Amino acid sequence: MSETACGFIALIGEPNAGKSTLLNRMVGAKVSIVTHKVQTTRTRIRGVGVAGSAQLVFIDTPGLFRPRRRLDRAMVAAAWNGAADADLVVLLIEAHRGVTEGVTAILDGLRERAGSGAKIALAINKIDRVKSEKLLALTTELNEAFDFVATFMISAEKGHGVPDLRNWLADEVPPGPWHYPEDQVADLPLRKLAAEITREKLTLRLHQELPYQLTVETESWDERKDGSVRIDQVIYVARDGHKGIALGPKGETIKAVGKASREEISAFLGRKAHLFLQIKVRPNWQEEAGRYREMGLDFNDGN
Ligand SMILES: Nc1nc2c(ncn2[C@@H]2O[C@H](COP(=O)(O)OP(=O)(O)OP(=O)(O)O)[C@@H](O)[C@H]2O)c(=O)[nH]1
Ligand SMILES: [Mg+2]
Repeated sequence: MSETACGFIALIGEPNAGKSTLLNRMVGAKVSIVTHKVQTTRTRIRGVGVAGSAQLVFIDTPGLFRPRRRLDRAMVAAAWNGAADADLVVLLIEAHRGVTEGVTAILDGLRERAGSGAKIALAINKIDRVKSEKLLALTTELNEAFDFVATFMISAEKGHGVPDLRNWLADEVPPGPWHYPEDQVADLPLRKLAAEITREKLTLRLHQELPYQLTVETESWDERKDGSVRIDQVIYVARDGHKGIALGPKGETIKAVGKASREEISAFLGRKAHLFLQIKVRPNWQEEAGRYREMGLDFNDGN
């Protein structure tokens, strides 16, 4: 058997760049939630993939943007810390958006942090949305702006270019023992993953600002004798009015969210789940250290 290799690979980029989609594809399972809205991922999420004798530990990170609120600041700090801890960093750029102001700010941030030792590769994502001429021009522009060790053109959603990126990463990670058991795909506790799934369903259903104003926590997880599991979750919202919106007319919204979440949790666990959702109004949840701890964020990073 060939010598094993193992390395940490941080996926960074603007909100919505497709980092979580790429993580899930690399891992072959949905371990990080995905929505069409920006700022879906709130903390670092590890997913584990295997390529030949190499174990690739991917770190999905929150998007990098100019933070305003405490929660934003803690998210952005978590993303940069993810990059600092990695052997390799893959910067995802959206092909159809090109070099935005946000991308320029990220390149500046990478330059400031140069010397952390990580190699930085570029992945131009969503190539399914643009013509190839545009891609070549964008590749040139980005490589003139920053010294990437390699450039990949991918569609995280459709899978194009992903095997090339995976093979390259497998060659680049340092030799060494695997960090996780062979069959492990994530290191997120199940109760957290279950809370994330509910947050995804809420984000998909609720409009505008509301998804950013709520958080979901799993309060209890009871294994039942019949092999099923009972999960109780709390949705914290910031205002009374938000509670009504999250409930929906005659409770329809929360009911649909609960159903969609329960089905996905059951599928992931491979057994029956009973999910109970409760909405609590907590005007200050974004200023409560306990909420950050549950999310896996450092409250003080939000200072
Ligand atoms: N057309 C197209 N859409 C994609 C591709 N990859 C991701 N998307 C879509 O882009 C949106 C954002 O994807 P995410 O994976 O949640 O993006 P993210 O970078 O994790 O976003 P944040 O967690 O908010 O920072 C979703 O609607 C995805 O389906 C792609 O290759 N092509
Ligand atoms: Mg994400």
